Amino acid sequence: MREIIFYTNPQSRGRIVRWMLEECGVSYDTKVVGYGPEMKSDAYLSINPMGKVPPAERGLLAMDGPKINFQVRSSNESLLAWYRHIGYVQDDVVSLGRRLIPDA
Ligand SMILES: N[C@@H](CCC(=O)N[C@@H](CS)C(=O)NCC(=O)O)C(=O)O
Repeated sequence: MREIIFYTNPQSRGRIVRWMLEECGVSYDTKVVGYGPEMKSDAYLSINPMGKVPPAERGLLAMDGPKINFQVRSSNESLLAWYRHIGYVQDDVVSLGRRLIPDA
């Protein structure tokens, strides 16, 4: 198996990523993901939590991106539980922000 796995569906915008992969001259394996239940399955959601193709995670890997970081409100326990379920862990960092508009 090659390092890059290109998850796509022939009727998706995945062709744009395929074009990029071809232009870069990298070798990759293609996995076709079906719309509907397969794209929303736990197995595929662990690859792309958005349940869409093409997954950004693989695109980032193709560009040597080593990690994904994002913020979730600590009060959103169900979402945090979901991300932990699919392998995300809480980093030991302090996130700072300053509101420019009032919080809704
Ligand atoms: N902004 C996303 C859009 C991805 C997207 O909407 N993909 C569509 C196919 S072109 C998809 O997977 N739809 C399935 C669904 O929403 O269930 C990206 O560029 O990766």
